[in-house]
Amino acid sequence: MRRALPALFLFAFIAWNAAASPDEGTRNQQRSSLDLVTLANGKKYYFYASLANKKTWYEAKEFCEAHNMHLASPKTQEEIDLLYPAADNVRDDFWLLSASDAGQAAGEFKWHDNSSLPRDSALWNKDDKEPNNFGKGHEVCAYFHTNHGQKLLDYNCDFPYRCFICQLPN
Ligand SMILES: [Ca+2]
Repeated sequence: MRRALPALFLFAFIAWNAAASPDEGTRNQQRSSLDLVTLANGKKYYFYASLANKKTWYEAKEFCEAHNMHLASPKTQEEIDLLYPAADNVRDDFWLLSASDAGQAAGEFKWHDNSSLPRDSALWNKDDKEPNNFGKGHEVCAYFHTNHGQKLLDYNCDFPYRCFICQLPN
């Protein structure tokens, strides 16, 4: 009987593993369970929109990273032009992106991969003299608003936003 115990445990372990593997598979596919949208540039995005669970830029960044993504980095006007109607289709609102001066000197904007977004970039909304909220004692983050021109704006990273966009790494 004693000799049978290890075999019994082994059997139980195998049975447990077999039962556990479908769950494991579900966990591995969690990022796709977020209902990603593929845009014409071939990149995949997740559009987060919640009235009840607003997130600061820091929390939004964590959310994307927890799902093996990063906050969206539309580095060209063409990419902003793709994201803008897709976001508007979800909700007319502010949509947070990855660029921020968090951890850098005020107004030194970087995308998620540390590449620079210069303050004189044509991606900013120059009609509103954006970016215009940096250097006031808080870190600032880039977003666009779906009724405010297909250009970038900056505002406090710790503002609670309803919407943000995650992007699946290439
Ligand atoms: Ca601003």
